[in-house]
Amino acid sequence: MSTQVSEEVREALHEGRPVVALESTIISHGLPRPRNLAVARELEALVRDGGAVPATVAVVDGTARIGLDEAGLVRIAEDPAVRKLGHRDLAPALAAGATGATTVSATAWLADSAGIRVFATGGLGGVHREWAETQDESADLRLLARVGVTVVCAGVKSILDVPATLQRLETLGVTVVGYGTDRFPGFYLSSSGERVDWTVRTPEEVARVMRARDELGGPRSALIVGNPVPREEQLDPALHDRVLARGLAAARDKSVTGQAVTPFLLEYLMVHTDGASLEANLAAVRGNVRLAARVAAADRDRP
Ligand code: PSU
Ligand code: MN
Repeated sequence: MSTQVSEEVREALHEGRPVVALESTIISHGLPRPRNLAVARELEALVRDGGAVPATVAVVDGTARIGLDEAGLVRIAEDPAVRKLGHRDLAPALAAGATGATTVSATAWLADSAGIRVFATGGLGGVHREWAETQDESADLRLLARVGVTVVCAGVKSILDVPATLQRLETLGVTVVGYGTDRFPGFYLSSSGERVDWTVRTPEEVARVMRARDELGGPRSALIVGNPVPREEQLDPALHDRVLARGLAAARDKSVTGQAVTPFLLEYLMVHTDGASLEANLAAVRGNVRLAARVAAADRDRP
């Protein structure tokens, strides 16, 4: 079979225990080696500490795996040949027997197909700032308009055009709520400055939104829970703006395009903030993973 749900994840789903899906592109393309492997393990441990079963998703030797074992995690973190796979890349990757890490779009699709209801990541992809020239909009957005998964994230990456991304999410009919805030989070920053229409304050409230959505039926689409990085752990906003402006110019000068844009900018920020952006990114991801485990648990406590 080209898709394989790990035994642990399969049993948890079967018994109605909470499961949290985790993407793998952040491991392969979003974080530096060798720290990425330690983070991959840490995120799984955080899910377990929260009483849920982690399901890290990736394609290994042509098999889409939902729930990676230790060898799979090591492969994704260490093998430089690991590709970045969006949803549209899944079929050719399976057919070619390739190995690749899944982005939000591919992970949300595979997790949803396996019956996993909650997914945690750092920041979603979205509309890029040069959209008018490049038409670069992450496939994450359209895919999230088609799957019923709840995504806990620190907003969309701040390298993007955040107002345009929020507008696209509105057009696509994707629900967005702020967790304990009326502002959309800014990935490395606690706030993007943009408003959200709905605020929830507890995992139980998120689970109630999920239940209401189930009862409503209708077209399936994701629930985005924007969970801000704690203010004391955010990147200094002035430093962020300064370095990002230079990074965007560098990407243009070097003609970085397509799938390479996001990893290039994340790395540029990391290098030129002396690692401070990496710490903010990790703080955001950790917070999201912890919250996702609590949401998955609340969702399973349905009356
Ligand atoms: N969140 C992070 N780091 C990352 C990503 C998310 O903290 O590297 C990845 C996700 O996999 C997301 C992808 O789907 O970046 C977006 O890439 P693109 O803009 O090329 O669609
Ligand atoms: Mn892109």
